[in-house]
Amino acid sequence: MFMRIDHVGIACHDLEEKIAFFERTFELTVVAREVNTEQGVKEAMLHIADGEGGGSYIQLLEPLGPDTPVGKFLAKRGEGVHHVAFGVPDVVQALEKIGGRGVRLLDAQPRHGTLGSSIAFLHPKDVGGMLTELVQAAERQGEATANARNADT
Ligand code: V0V
Ligand code: CO
Repeated sequence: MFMRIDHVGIACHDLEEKIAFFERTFELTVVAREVNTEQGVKEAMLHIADGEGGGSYIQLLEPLGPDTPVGKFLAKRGEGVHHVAFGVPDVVQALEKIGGRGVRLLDAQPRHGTLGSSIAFLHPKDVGGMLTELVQAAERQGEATANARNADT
């Protein structure tokens, strides 16, 4: 079901400061920045490597306000790992399977994620205390045709 770890989400108070730290310390590069009002975050993706069906990243998250998922997390626990996101080929199908196995879905339908992805969250209490995100990456340019070619051979 899982193709890769898509990203590890890290909650922080100051996005710009954390980006500078990750760039300077680990030589990572920011490949996307987005304000996602639905999720209540301002975030940046730092590229680690490319994997099957998409890349893997560190996602730095600054809350847009105190009454948001990341805002509440920071108030309760402070800065640190907020969620782990797994790459799946089909998020709707994955939700159906996982929901059927008794895990509470925080999103019945996929929502808009960074880099044009479709995302959905699973309740941390049902996954050993780990807030879990499923990510179906946006199709990369040329990938559909490459896949079609591979299927022919
Ligand atoms: C809360 N809990 C966590 C947690 N947040 N446990 C592990 N990791 C976390 N991040 C625990 C919390 O300590 C409570 O346990 C319990 O879950 C219920 O938490 P709560 O404080 O009562 O409830 P809320 O209102 O804080 O809600 C928590 C949930 C919420 C997880 C339901 O944050 C949520 O719906 N998150 C999904 C959306 C999201 O996180 N968006 C931001 C990332 P105790 O203390 O009672 O034992 S956006 C993103 O990743 C994007 C856009 C992307 O990747 O593209
Ligand atoms: Co995320």
